[in-house]
Order: sequence, then structure tokens, then C-alpha cells
Amino acid sequence: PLSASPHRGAFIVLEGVDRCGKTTQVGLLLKHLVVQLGMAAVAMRFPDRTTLVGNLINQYLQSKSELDDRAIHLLFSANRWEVAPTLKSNLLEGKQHVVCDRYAYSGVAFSSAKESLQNDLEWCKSCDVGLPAPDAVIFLDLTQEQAEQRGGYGEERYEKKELQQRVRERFSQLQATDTENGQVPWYVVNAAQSIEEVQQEISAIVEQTIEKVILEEKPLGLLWL
Ligand code: NYM
Repeated sequence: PLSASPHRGAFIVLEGVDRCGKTTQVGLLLKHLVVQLGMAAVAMRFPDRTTLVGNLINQYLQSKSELDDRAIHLLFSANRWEVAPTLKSNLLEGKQHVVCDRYAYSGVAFSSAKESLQNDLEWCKSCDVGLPAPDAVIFLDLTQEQAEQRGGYGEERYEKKELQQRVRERFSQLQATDTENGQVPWYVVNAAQSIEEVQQEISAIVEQTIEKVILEEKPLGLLWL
């Protein structure tokens, strides 16, 4: 079934705290799908810093501008909505699998980890309700201590120990509600393993997901609806 031509592409999201190796794994996964398996697949990422909104986000992350916590949350969400037509067309018209580095889960996890929004998880989620829903969320799990051992965080906003710890807790909260609602399956991969081991686990999950999408002719879902 993996070689059959799909009615649409599968939408795979990789999530995790900073320094968990997401970006490396997105690259390896794309190569695996395209080069080894000969499939049509593309990589996308959020924030997409190449758009107008993305440029504002980039300035904020580099501390070149200040924004209210809700305002920046809305910009991250707007960034997904402005790129959503391309995402959908890649999946539905292009019939390409999309491997995405972060999505709305990062949006909610990072914003709601801030003190000002700690009681507003539902508000944070509401902005992204109705976006294309992933067929699988692969969460690269790394503890705070393991992340720190990878040479410390960078210079960008949010790359602070206490915040990252809360972000990790938010992610597991989101996993729990998604699992309860039974819409989007989450797969937790231990990101402390070697690059090759992580890659093999991810490939197996993704191949299974693609097979399911194709065999069941699964329609594209709507996030958190
Ligand atoms: N981030 C990312 C958010 O705060 N909200 C979002 O919606 C998304 C997609 O941006 N620390 C944060 C997480 C990261 C930062 O991401 C930049 P990256 O993947 O390092 O470019």
C-alpha cells in the first residue's frame, strides 16, 4: 500500500522542546520519504519567518521588538492561517506528504507557559481551532537536564530553563486532551537516543501513518473541532 498513489498526502507534525533535535529529524525524515521510498513529500515549518507576519515574529524572537503576550500569540496563529492554504494544497492537490517542524501545539505550549496566560489555555487553543489537523504528532521528548547537556540554549527569547520546563508540561497536557478526544494520535519518542535510533522510530511511525491514511482514505481533519 505504501507504493499506491494516495488520495491525499499525510500530514505529520514533529513537536518538542527547544534542542530536542526536531529540525535534524525533519530533514532526515524528508530524505527518507523522498529518496529511499520515492514518495512525494515536502517539509514545512512554523514559525514560517519568510512571510510578513513571520518577519514580525522573527523580530520579536530576536528581542528587536516588544509585544503583548496575547498579540504575539495571535501573530504565531495568524502565521499558520496565512500558510494554511499552501499546506492544504500541498496535501490535497499536490498529494504530497507534509512533514512539519512545529505547529499549533508549540503555539499553545509556549504562550500558555507564560505567567500572563497560564490560566488561558483554552483561549490559546481557540485561535488555531479549525486549521488542518495532523494525522500524527510525533513528540520528541527530552528532559530539561538532557536539553541543557546539549550545549545550553541559544540567544532567542524563550530559551530559558524555567519556561522550557513549563512548556514541556503544557505539551503533555495537550497530548492528554488530544488522546481523550481521540482525534489526533500522539507518538512520544525518546529524543535522548542516538540520531539514528530516533530516526528509525520516526520512520516506522510515519510509514504506519501513511499506510493508514491511504488504506482508510482518511479525510483531512480539522484541528480541535
Ligand atoms: N514558538 C513557535 C511559539 O512560541 N509559538 C508558536 O506558535 C511556534 C510555532 O518560537 N522557541 C516558539 C518556539 C521557539 C521559537 O521556533 C522559534 P524555531 O523552531 O526555533 O524556529
